Amino acid sequence: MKLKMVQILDEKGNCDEKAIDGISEELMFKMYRLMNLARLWNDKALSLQRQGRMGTLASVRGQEASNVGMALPLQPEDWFVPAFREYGALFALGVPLKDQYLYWGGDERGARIADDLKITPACITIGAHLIHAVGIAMAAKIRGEKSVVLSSSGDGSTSQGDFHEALNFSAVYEAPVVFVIQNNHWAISLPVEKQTKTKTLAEKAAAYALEGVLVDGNDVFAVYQTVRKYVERAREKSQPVLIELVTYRMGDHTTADDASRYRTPEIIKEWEKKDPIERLKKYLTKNHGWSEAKEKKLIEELTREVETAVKEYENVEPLEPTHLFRHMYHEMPWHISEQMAEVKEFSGLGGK
Ligand SMILES: Cc1ncc(C[n+]2csc(CCOP(=O)(O)OP(=O)(O)O)c2C)c(N)n1
Repeated sequence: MKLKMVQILDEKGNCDEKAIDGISEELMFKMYRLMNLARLWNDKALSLQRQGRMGTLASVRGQEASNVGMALPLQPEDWFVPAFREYGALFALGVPLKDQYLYWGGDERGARIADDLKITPACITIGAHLIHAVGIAMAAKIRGEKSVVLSSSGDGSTSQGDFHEALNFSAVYEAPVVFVIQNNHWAISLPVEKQTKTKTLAEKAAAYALEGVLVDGNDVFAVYQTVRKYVERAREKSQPVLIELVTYRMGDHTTADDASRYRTPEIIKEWEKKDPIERLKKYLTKNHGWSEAKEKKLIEELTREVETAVKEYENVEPLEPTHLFRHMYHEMPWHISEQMAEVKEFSGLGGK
C-alpha cells in the first residue's frame, strides 16, 4: 500500500499558501508560541530532574508540532485522551504549566485535570486508553452529543491488542474517534521497523475499513489541517479515522534511558534539519515579519512563564507520605494498614 504523506510546510520554511486556508496569522503565532513554550518547559524540566528537583521525565523535544497541531482543532465539547508524551498538547488546551511539573515531580495532584477541561489523565499503560477513547465516544454518540474524541498514542501502542480492538470497535459502531499516532520512531529502544512489517502505521487502518492518513508530524500546518478536517468529519458523520504523524523523539525515552546506547548521533543530525520549530520560524520570518528581536522578546516572556510555574510547583506543600496508601480501598486491608503504620513511624509522623 502506498500512502502519500501530507506536507504543507517544508524543511526550508516554504509553504503552499492555498493549503493553509483557515489558518490566520494570529493562529500561526499562537502555534509558534505554544511550540516554544513546550520546548522551554521541557528543557527546564530536564534540568530540574538532573538537579534532583523533578521525577522521571519523558521528553517531548522534536514532537512539538504534532502536540500543538493536534490539540488546537479541538472544541470545548471535545475530549482529549492522551498517553504521556503530550504536554505540548495539554498546554495548548489550557492545562497549567505548574500542574505538569507536579505530575512529573511525582505528585499525584498534578494528574488532576480541571473540571472544565475534557482531558483524561496521562495513560502510562501503553495503548490502554484507546479503549477508553472509544468508550467515551460511544457514550457521546448514544447521548446524541456532538463531541469528538481525539486519542494520542505512540508507535509502540500499535503493537498492543488494545489498539486493534479500539480501531475495530470504532469502525463497526461508527464511534466519533480520531486516533492519532505520534510515530516518533521508537518505543524505548525498539525501533518502529521491528514492530511492524507494514511500511506505515496509517495503512493498518485498512484492516478495519477505516481511512488511514499519513502526515508529516514536524509540519504544524499539516498536522493542524488534517486533524481539523477529520475532527469535523467525525462530528458530522461519526466516522473514525487513523492518523499517523511522522515525527522523531529527539531526546532519550525518559531521563532513565540513554539513547546513545542504541542509536547514532548521525540520525539526530538528520532530524535536526526537520526541526518543527525552526521550520515555522523560517516561514514566519519570510512571510509574516518575524525577526530576531521579536524572537528574543518571546523567549524571554516564555522563560518567565516557565520560571513562575517552577516557583509555584516548588511552593506546593508536599503531601504527607501516608497519602500513598489512600484512595485504593474503601476498607484498607490489614497488610496495607500495617505498611502505612510503618511509613508513619519511619517518617516521623508518629508511631502505630
Ligand atoms: C502495556 C505496557 N507495556 C510496557 C510498558 C513499558 N513502556 C513504557 S513506555 C514504552 C514505550 C512506548 O513507546 P511508544 O508507544 O512508541 O510511545 P513513546 O514512548 O515513544 O512516546 C513501554 C514499552 C508500558 N508502560 N505499558
